[in-house]
Amino acid sequence: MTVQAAESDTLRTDFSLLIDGELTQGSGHLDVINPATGAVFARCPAAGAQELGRAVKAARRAAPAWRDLGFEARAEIIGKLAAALRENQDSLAELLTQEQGKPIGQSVAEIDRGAAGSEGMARIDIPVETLIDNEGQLIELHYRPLGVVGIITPWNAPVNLALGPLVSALYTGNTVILKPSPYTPLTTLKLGELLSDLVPAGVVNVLAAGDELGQLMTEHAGIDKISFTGSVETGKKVFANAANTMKRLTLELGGNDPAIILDDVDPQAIAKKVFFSSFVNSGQVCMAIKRIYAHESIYDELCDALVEEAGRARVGNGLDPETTLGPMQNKMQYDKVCELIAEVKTSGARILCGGEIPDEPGYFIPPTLVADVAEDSRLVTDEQFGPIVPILTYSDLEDAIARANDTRFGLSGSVWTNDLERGKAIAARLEVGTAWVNMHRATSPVVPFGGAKESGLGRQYSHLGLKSYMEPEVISIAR
Ligand code: TXE
Repeated sequence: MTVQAAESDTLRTDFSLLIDGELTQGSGHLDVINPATGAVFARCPAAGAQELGRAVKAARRAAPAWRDLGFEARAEIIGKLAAALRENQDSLAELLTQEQGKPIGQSVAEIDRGAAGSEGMARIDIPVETLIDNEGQLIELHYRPLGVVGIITPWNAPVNLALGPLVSALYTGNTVILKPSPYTPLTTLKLGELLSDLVPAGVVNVLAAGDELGQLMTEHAGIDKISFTGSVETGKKVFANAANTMKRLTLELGGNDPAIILDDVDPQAIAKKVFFSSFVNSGQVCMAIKRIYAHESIYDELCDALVEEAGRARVGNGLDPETTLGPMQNKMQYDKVCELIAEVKTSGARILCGGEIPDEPGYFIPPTLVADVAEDSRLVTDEQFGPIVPILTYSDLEDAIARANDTRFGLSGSVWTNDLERGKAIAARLEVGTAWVNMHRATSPVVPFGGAKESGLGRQYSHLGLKSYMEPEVISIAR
């Protein structure tokens, strides 16, 4: 099966919602902007309350048969989805770059990672656990699907951040309503097209829509769980709105990840990795490095090495294969980051490179590194979610750990050192969901991922993640 290809130069309109197995138009529409040009390049249907009602009904109707199909049969279907993603990788990657902005190689990688991750999750075994087994009694822990899962996704990695919860929900026997961000609905609608050939009617419903539909989903009594990925502020609204119907929740929210660079590293040797982990997707990654704490003995050398890396970056349209950094995904985020840069310029901090916004169409911002930043400045305390990163200095390691932890965020962090034991001990003291040593931003379908503190609730991926799409049920038998 293949998804329809783009028509060049014209407004692309070959998109449909997926409701109850039918590819259909909606009661409204969304205009989608290519952030590399600032111009609308596609129009897709959008759903409202009425379409949500139909989708929830269909998902509830489809749930018992999908639940009873069993893990093996569902894993087989997920395998077919992975194959379809690979078969359509080129056209999906091009569309992803057009709507999201990221370099084409990274779009290809996102789809590839999504396919591999889906297969990886569908290989995880969720057996019945025997808790007590003696002459008097048998107590087992079973896991059953929750029912209907609502999935709400953001605009920075629309394919990957949809596939994680989608495959988790499907593999564990739930049916799904999936709503992408209104900024990046298109590849998700194409995912719906692929799924319409693979799953029975109602098992997956894809509704492109604005923020209001997200809120309606969190309030809907026919949805049993919400898996939300996005900002902390909206995550808190989802948390509050879900309380009324006691929905299960996974919240994967923002981060302000610290990287602590110890005095024993060679700055030249780590600069490439640290730069990439900070600026990949132009900084629009929940788990990107957002604050760099470098020991004073290597501070200047690290600053120089990172500036050198920034000099090698090519900012431009993601469809150009030479591009390494694309634009900000949307005008809102572009304005936010431009404002932050203007604030930094008047703050007394030292801009080491970047900081000048080109006067051209598209939401482009060059990689910007900032030294001598005040610890209480917005660039350090908030999630910048853009290509501007502060490099801070420390002399006392205890002080660096305390500053790294002095935040309401707790998604992830990293320690960079030649002494792995020392690195591990420091990593264990970071108040985060994932702490890496000598790397940053690596995930796997068998490793749980999620945030501490205000960075989220629960985990995606792995046994832990999959079980959060299921209700544990104790079966207790007297013998
Ligand atoms: O995100 P939202 P926005 C940060 C980034 C950005 C800020 C706002 O700093 O500047 O968030 O971006 C849906 N109930 N991140 O407004 O609001 C919405 O339609 C239910 C970081 O785009 O979090 C979309 O599908 N759903 C983050 C999804 O929520 C609602 C990634 C995410 O939108 C809703 C994205 C509501 N009340 C932004 N309101 C990261 N760290 O990964 C909106 N939505």
